[in-house]
Amino acid sequence: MKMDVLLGLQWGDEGKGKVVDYLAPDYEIVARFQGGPNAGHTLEFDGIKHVLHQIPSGIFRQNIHNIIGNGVVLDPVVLRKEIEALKKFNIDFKKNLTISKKATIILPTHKLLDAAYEKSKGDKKIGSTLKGIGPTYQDKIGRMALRVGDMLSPDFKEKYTELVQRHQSVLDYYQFSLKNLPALEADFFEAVEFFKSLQLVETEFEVNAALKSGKRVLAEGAQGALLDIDFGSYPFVTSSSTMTAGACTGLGVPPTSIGEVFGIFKAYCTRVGSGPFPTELFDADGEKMRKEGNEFGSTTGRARRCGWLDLPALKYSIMINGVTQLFMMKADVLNGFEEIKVCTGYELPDGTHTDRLILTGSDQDAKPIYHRLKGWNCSLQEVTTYADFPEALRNYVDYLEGELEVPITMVSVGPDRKKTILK
Ligand code: 2SA
Ligand code: MG
Repeated sequence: MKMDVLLGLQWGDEGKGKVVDYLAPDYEIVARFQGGPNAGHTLEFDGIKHVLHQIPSGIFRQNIHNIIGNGVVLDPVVLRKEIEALKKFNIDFKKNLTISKKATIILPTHKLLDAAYEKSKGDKKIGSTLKGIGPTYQDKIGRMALRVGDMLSPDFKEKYTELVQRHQSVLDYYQFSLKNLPALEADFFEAVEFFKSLQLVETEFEVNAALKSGKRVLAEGAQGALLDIDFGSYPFVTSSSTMTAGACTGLGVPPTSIGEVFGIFKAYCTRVGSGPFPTELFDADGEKMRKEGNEFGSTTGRARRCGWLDLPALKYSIMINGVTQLFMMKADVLNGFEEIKVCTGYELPDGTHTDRLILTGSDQDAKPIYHRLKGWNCSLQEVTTYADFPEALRNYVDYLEGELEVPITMVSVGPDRKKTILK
């Protein structure tokens, strides 16, 4: 059996949580492979809204096993809180969740370092979620980090102290106050004890054995392709590999075992944090998208920047990820627009045009060139099948499919599980 991968194709918040939850009944395992508590995957069903940060979105389905893979950076304090917040759902975490011993641990000082680095960057700050993601991946790549498996070792405390001392010298350099550290450490060590009661294993064996025995596995991406450490709008990116290849390294699954790649995108575009965003709107249209789409960060509450769909960006994400099916989310947010614009290329400062993605350096002032389409300008409240779609919405879908050369197999017209229309 091959592993399917689900990814955001923009800057995150495409609605991945909803799609994983929707697809979950077709799978026996849902696995996270990168990122950490910076993610905010929102699920809505039976009138309940729930945001997951580190726990895979299959957790609400009893027959699904959930895996946190080696590519993830985990904050024990946040994980404990998440598990406690889910108590009312009677989930058996010992049975339904396993965590890779090779996943990296976020220490309290990683969060302080995240804040110190951001502060030192002034107006060039990344707009990090301040969850300690960057500094933790830095230590992982620097071969200094602590991993989940280390928690089980008798010298964990010594290893911890050694790493924290290094962090303290950096924090001293930035003259960053450590007065909160003792309180954070107390929470951390309590959470470490709690962690030991969970299933900590070598998840790469688990995933590969599952595939071999014919089980269906879905890899759940966090953030989005344009935040990828290599291919995103560097340096305004997150610190992990958010792409299909990241699902291989973040779970220990060979590239030859990848099946479908589901690319999730919004009918428009949003970004939270700093960095280039050529189609960003600063006018009433952008405000309307923010309001209608409730575009506020589900982890930090920050207002998201909004703009029109960017085809060169989507084509790029599709190319580097090998997307086989597209899911378009939040079409209903555009209900009140008489006209819809789609960026097809950019005009550069020297007057020339390009249809390649431009996101770096001096090209940031690339001006989008728009294709205009008629909006459907009506409610989608009553829509239950694709045939119910207003003609203008069908035209929008057809136009995008033609441009992107990948089928759009699903369109979401509202946050609830039921508002998911298959084409
Ligand atoms: P970090 O914290 O080091 O990963 O931040 C680096 C950049 O990555 C962006 N980033 C995100 N963008 C969208 N959604 C994310 N998850 C949360 C959500 C974010 C929130 O679902 O809404 O609540 O604010 C996410 N995580 C990281 C971040 O904005 C930086 O630009
Ligand atoms: Mg999100």
